[in-house]
Amino acid sequence: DRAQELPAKVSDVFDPQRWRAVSGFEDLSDVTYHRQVDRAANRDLPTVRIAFSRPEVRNAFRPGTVDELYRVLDHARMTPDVATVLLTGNGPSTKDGGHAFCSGGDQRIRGRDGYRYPAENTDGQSQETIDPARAGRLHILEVQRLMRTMPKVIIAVVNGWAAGGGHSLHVVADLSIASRQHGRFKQTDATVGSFDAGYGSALLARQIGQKAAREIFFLAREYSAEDMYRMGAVNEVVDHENLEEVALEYAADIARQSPQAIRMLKFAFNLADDGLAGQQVFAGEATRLAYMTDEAVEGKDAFLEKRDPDWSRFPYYF
Ligand code: S0N
Repeated sequence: DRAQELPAKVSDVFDPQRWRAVSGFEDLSDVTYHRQVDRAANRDLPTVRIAFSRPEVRNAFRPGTVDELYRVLDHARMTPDVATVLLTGNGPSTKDGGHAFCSGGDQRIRGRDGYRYPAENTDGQSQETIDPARAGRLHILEVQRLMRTMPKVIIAVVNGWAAGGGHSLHVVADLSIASRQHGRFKQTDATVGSFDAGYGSALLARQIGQKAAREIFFLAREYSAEDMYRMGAVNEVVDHENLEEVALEYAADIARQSPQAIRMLKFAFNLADDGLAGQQVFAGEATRLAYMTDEAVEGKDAFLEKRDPDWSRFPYYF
């Protein structure tokens, strides 16, 4: 039984007893994707774990990593009995023992003319190929938008360095839990000539205030998990060995709430900051709820029965 097979231990805080590899994703190379299981009861639980898996480069993402991340997040979005996504990093590095959540864009493949896709993503000819369809496309931003609009709670489980674009992903996540011993935060965008002028900076300022966010970006200093907790940028600082256990306790509490209420709350929290796009997401969910009312059914039935709708049963006020 595949569901009973123990997955490989992909990080120092990963407990293989709690997880199964999600089937259909055996081809992933840069991220791992697991579903929480209750092995004794032989059933799935409502949390998935998505992890960057390039510990030798502090879990930097190359274009193929971002493609995989988008794919697994979208799968989690579409899986009806998944309530929570833990986003984290595998490791530590076998080279030097360094821990990382994610160190952002892989600087070795950043070119003036676009991002170089590794051979396995293109025609297998060259490590230097630039796919014209993808050149000039900063598609980590598509991941950020998916994280923002998917109706699941995303918890950044910051097991090590969150730097550059990795820092921004923790900002975009709904909640953040950080390792006391290894959680480190640094916004290096300006150091390497990049700038997340969207959620990474502006949303951070909404979260922790303008002065603190500007300090983080302008000075590019290193901050501990405790520093970030004091600023209100992380929800909890946890001893490293308990990191995923605490994240799963958060997920269990989330799973005890009404899925509809969690969805509406996430979209409501986003609405003002996301402008009309945020209103669209919130309103889409409101429309879906309205379709479940007798009033909306009357409108649809009247159209199909080629008659005028009868709204007399539905008041204009409560
Ligand atoms: C994370 C840091 C602080 C860790 O320092 P530490 O522990 O001293 O480790 P190192 O010895 O520096 O690193 C170990 C090995 O890992 C490699 N490495 C680390 N980070 C990267 C990286 N991002 N890319 C490629 N390689 C990386 C090191 O080179 C070293 O390898 P070896 O052992 O072979 O020497 C420290 O490592 C650090 O500062 N890293 C760089 C962080 C960084 O600047 N990231 C990029 C920032 N910019 C972005 O992320 C772009 C943002 C983004 O994605 C985006 C956002 C909005 C719009 C567009 C974009 C976009 O550009 O797509």
